[in-house]
Amino acid sequence: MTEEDRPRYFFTFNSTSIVTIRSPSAIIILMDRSSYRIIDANFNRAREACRVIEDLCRFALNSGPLSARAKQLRHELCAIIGKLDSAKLLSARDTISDVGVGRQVPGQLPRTCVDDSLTAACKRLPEALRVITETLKPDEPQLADAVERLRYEFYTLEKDIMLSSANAKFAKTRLYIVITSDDPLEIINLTNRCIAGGADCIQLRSKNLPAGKLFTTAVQMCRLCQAANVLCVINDRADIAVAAGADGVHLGQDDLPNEQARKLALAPLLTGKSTHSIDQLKAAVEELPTYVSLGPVFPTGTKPDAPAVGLEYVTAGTKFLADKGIAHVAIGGITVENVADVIKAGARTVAVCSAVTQAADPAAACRALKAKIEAFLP
Ligand code: 3NM
Repeated sequence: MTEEDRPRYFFTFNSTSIVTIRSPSAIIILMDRSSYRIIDANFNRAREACRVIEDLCRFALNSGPLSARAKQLRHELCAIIGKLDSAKLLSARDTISDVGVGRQVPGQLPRTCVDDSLTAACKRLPEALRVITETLKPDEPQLADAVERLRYEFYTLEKDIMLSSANAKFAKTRLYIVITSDDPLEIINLTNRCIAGGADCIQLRSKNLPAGKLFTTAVQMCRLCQAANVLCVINDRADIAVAAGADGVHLGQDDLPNEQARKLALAPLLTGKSTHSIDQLKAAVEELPTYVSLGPVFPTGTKPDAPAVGLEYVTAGTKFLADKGIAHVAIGGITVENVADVIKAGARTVAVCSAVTQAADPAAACRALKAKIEAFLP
């Protein structure tokens, strides 16, 4: 058959959205079958994407809450589509004659790691939901609205998942040094020494430097850290953290809430939150920070007004966090002598201030701490 001989088909849409195909010899009403076929394909696509997201949140990000939200969304979608005639959906399926099977286009996202799969699934899900909405709109407007609501719900979930996955760079942190000082020269000197000693993350905790000086010091410190692939966090001041290009901000109980701090961010911002009790920890987890601090584990002159919470809080806190997808640091009075107890109590990341910053050789103090931590946690 030549191109000229092929029958011509015309698609028309009437006022009730019935799609017909007019061939030269017949009018075939296709609305049911094609709509059901589109919904069936996109329901499968959406459910599969949702399951990928659910499992990656569960097994890769270790986040029970994010995984539960994806599961909930999948169930809600199943409930909505369950209101349609399932026999019609299934009988409309025609994979063998699907003209799109196996079609590849240039520029498709390659899958080089789990993050790529997560990103692809996060894009595929709302696309499929959008197609379902558009297809349902003419005949099932209420169901279309319900699927539309799910799509918007997912956009928030996607953002939370992407923030949580950006948090993965904190996950490798074992030794976290807090530089408590108001002296820019001392801060930069200590930053260099802590980097040399193998610190994974360094926090600038300066309570009395005026904002301008704090900013220029933070910029210098961030440059040094970033050149050495060490994370750099600013205490209390989300504005300074963002302006200086730090990786994160550490927020106390009386500081800006995590969500507000993140609103200032120009790029994913790691956020830490101090906690001193299980109640504070439960509340902090709701804010979805990257990590929480658990402390002070032992009495400490660096934060003299905070009563020690003991190793019990490290154990209870890390157990509570196990399925939350939120990291932790144990902090307060930790030294090379007691760090093994802190790790044995359940900590995977340890934050230290005076045992390093007041040591005669801060780089050597970092090395000794890191070696002890890594003896337990390679
Ligand atoms: N925050 P050092 S304890 C800055 O429990 C800080 O939230 C704590 O310093 C908390 O290692 C603490 O000198 C002091 O004890 C950490």
